[in-house]
Amino acid sequence: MPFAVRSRGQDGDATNGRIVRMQEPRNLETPIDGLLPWQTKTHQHYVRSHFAVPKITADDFRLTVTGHVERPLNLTLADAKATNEARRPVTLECAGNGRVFLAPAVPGLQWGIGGVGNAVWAGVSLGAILERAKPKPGAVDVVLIGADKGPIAGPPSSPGPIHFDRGIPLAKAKSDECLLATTMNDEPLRPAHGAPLRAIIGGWYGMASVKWLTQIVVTDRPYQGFWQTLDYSNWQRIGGVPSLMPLTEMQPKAIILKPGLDGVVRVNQATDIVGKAWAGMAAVKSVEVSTDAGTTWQMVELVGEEKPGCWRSWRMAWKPTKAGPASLLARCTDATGRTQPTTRDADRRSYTINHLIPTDVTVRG
Ligand SMILES: Nc1nc2c(c(=O)[nH]1)N[C@H]1C(S)=C(S)[C@@H](COP(=O)(O)O)O[C@H]1N2
Ligand SMILES: [Mo]
Repeated sequence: MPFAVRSRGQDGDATNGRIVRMQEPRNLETPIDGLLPWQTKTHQHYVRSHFAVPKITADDFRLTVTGHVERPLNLTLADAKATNEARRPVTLECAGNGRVFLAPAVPGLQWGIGGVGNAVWAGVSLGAILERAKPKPGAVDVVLIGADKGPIAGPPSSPGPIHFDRGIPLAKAKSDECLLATTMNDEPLRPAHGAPLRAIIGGWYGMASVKWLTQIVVTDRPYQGFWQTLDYSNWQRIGGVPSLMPLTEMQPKAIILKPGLDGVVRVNQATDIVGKAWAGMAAVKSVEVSTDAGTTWQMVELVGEEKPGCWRSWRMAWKPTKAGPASLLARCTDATGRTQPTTRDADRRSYTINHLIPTDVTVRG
């Protein structure tokens, strides 16, 4: 084979300038240019898939809702769509975004800063679908199951071939920020993004937003599936004792887009530092930038739209006064008081990468 990387995936979509992190299953990262607009263009949005895109035609598609419910459902796409509509912009970030910056290196896709995007998703309210099925008293988790399937060789390995799935607490599933999307940026959902129907779980890392959704199972006890125990989990100290917990809410994070990594700026010339910041469902309260590797910090200006569950664009004017290398840092603090840690915490395993990572640039004389 002359070329290891081709532009098109089996899903038929071109790379469109996205960085190929894996050809098949398709895993694509958004480059800096694609991260600049507040609303990410569909053809520039990152793609994270663990298995090949499953073949589902709109005709044979069914969404079943079973388990701890009074009225199990078996819905065609038209049936599913005949539920309360929902539409909202949502920032999705892959829990492994930024992994390439970890030292020592850890296994997994080596995302730079672009495993994140903010698109407008529309379809039906997940809460309204659940209301139709009427969860029984004592319902705990809502397990969203994708049609894609395969064995995970590990370690740790899966118990044979398994679907991609994710359980979320009933209260979260009923919230306004959770929907089942049939469109992305007001166009029919593309195969890579979960057509014909996918979950969008606002405020949480991307793994909860199950694509190619065909089954929902309501449980009467906490769900302990592969994708929230052996994978997509971290250690949390409960009374000092480490306990493995599923990843949930996105942690506050700011990224610098311009000047980019290895960017060049001119001494005594005004330049703009621009970026994005997000904090799950919490509002971004402030972003500070340091141009001297963390010695001094300055507030940036938050610009553009502020919507719950969405990232915020920001900008800061900078006039470097000294030629040579400069190390830029950005730090997001949210309205609940959470901020970014300075150093990496090994309990996070290979996920939730929001400690301060310098963007090294050169100031030319
Ligand atoms: N069925 C299914 N859903 C899935 C995945 C998957 O592999 N299979 N990947 C998850 C992960 S880890 C992320 S970050 C998001 C990415 O959504 P996107 O590809 O539309 O950007 O989808 C989630 N939903
Ligand atoms: Mo992810």
